[in-house]
Amino acid sequence: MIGKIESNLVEGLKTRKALFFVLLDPDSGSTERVVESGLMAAQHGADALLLGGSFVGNANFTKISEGLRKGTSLPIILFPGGCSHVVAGPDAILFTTLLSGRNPQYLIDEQVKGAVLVKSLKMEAFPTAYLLVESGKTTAVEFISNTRPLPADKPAIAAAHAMAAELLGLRWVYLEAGSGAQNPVPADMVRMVRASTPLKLIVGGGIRQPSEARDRVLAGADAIVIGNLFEKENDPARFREFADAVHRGV
Ligand code: 1GP
Repeated sequence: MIGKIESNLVEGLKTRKALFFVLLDPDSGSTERVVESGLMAAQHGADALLLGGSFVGNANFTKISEGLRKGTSLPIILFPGGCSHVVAGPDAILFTTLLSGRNPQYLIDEQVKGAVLVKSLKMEAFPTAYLLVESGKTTAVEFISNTRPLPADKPAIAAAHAMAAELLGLRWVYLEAGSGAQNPVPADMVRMVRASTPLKLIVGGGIRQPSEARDRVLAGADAIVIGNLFEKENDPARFREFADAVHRGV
């Protein structure tokens, strides 16, 4: 069942070309610093704050969510690397299956363990196919998940995975190059996945320029995720530039 947060975000697509998601990595600094960065993103154009990552040592999600909640009403969405990251605090979760991989642990095992927690916390879940795409060098998620990414020059293979996600009843596809990726997911791949399914399409990993975000929005992305960059270039003008590129496709 589609929850309130998901339907509000989808509603937001009526007035903007795509949604701007900012990923906060709990390992990137102190809790205070992560909260401060999230609140700046919230003030300067983000539509939702994602919290987490594939390889998180400091799973301080509850404290960070509490800090964010005091300063913003934006949705705080958990982006877990596994079931151990499911804790109270965030409003919702990208309930992902690593569909591009063939490792049963990340296809279904973590989900079975996490499902009980998600339900008991009454956390809204976005059923999401997570598709990892080859991006020039080994990313943390590739290493940790022990899965092979999809070839970046074979968009038809990514599209076939997205079609499978649709037929399995998932609602979101996350085309992921991996945090800090050398190369973002190619716009051609975004275009082909877009043409293959009406599912909501998130694109992230290695996007460092507003023009790269814009090209992927114009290729059909419904949401763009930026993480790493804002850990280094954390200022209102930078958030605004990306928000404009994502919201207006300019
Ligand atoms: C990673 O797609 C996100 O899961 C964001 O990637 O940190 O490279 O922006 P970056």
